[in-house]
Amino acid sequence: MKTRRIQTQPFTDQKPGTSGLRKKVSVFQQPHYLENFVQSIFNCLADDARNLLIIGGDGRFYNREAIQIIVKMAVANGFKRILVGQQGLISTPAMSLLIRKYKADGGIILSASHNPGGPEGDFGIKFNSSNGGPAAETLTDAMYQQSLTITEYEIFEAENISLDNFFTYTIEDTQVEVINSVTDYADHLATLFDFQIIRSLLTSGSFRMIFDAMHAVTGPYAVELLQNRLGAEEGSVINKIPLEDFGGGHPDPNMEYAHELTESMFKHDAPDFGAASDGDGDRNMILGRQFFVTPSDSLAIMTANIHHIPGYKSGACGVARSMPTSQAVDRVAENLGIPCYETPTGWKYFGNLLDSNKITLCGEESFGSGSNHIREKDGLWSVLFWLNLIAIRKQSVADIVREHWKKYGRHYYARHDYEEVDKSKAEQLMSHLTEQFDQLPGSQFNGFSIVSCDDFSYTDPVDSSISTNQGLRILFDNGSRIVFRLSGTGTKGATLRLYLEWFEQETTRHEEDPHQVLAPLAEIAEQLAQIRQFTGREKPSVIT
Ligand code: VG1
Ligand code: CO
Repeated sequence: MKTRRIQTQPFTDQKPGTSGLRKKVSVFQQPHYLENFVQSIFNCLADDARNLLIIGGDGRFYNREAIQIIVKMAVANGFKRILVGQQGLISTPAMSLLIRKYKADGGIILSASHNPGGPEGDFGIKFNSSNGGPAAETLTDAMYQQSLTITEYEIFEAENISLDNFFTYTIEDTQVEVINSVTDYADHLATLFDFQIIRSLLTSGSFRMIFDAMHAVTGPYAVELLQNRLGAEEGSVINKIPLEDFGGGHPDPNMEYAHELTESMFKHDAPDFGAASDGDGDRNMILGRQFFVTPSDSLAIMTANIHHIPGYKSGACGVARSMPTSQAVDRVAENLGIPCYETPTGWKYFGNLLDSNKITLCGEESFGSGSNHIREKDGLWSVLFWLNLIAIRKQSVADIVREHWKKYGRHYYARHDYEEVDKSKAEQLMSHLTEQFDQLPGSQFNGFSIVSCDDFSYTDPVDSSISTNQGLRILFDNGSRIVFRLSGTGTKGATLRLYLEWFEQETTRHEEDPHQVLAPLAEIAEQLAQIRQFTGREKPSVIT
């Protein structure tokens, strides 16, 4: 057995997007495709960063094959030790934790997150650095540059390892260990939350909950935490077995795709609490009985209540949200007198703020929230945060949210996605809109006036790196906003995202239908961007 150097040619499309490289499975199955990208990652690491690599994925189709290839390449590339998740499974938040806990040089996560899986579905690969967080933009750019000039990769000729048993293999000079990440993860969350009080709530007999793992990676973690450790009734975790095609579903925790959970939660005798997570376990949706919590509100409420949670007793030093996320958390931060940062979309932009202790909490409108406990968003962490809060405040989800609105006002919010539209048409739409930006400030629409519009760019306050073209913002004088962005996680055509936010201070107007409240903004968006004409679509593919 020996290391082989394989001659290869570059692929021109290996530019990582918002969260790693995502393509159709069939693209990854092309000869050398995965290998080229993995070698490009290794080529960007310092020579002395080869002590420990962690590899795992969300269990989707091609996960096991990819892991075998990456293990052999990591051996050939001189890693001393490799940890691999049992059955190839490691959720994104668990990976972040393991990298930090075992001081790894990095981790490779095989996931396309919330995108569907299976032979016809999507696959993805992302690299997390030694801080546990997604590779910074400078590093993903460097990987892309490597992928454009690559001429060979190294792979060790060896038998496949068994991913199903805990075992340590010695391959050449490398130790390869199959590990269980569930215990480490659950142990860590136990240091942050009051498990005793959550346990009393879940075993009281008067509180019922459902967690929908959507046949994705969180099943084993959720069973351990919610049922084994916290006493939720057997059966509280549904769709708990990870499947290669997620049972044919779309592992995205929103009311459209988590429909089994949503139906149960909107029945008249619904449980008190419902939650779901995505393919790789970093997203979360929180539901009360017949009640949906927007992710933007969830972040604001967590910030306002953080002192109730044992792991965060001294409060938050600062918070951050991605630009399209509603400004609900800004109001809380202002009230608490702490800084609130506005970053581009994608968790990698929170990394420096977390590492330099500028923020404690951060979140995105796309069903993501997390804290400085790791460097990724964390689905089950968010669920435990809410359960801990409910147990302490002894109020329903809806009451907690309504009280919050009463104090801070309500940010009505929605995101309209136009999926798989023609890429050049979507780009034309964006330039058509940008061209109007000089004229728009001051103009009136349905009684509101535009105060400013821009193409969002961000200067990182820690390393001063600049990220441009991060979305088009149109801001109104009453605090409302319209934002347009093109997604960086799709695998076919372009996905146009339209984000609508309307602020309402008046408590008597907090119980309205968000769709109706936001309709005038949607009309303005259509008027300015000519969405129907450019996309050829009468309505969005999904509204969340
Ligand atoms: C989407 C979301 C973004 C999130 C990203 C990765 O990106 O909008 O907020 O960080 O997915 O999440 P985009 O570029 O398609 O809008 V996940 O759960 O896929 O790791
Ligand atoms: Co995800």
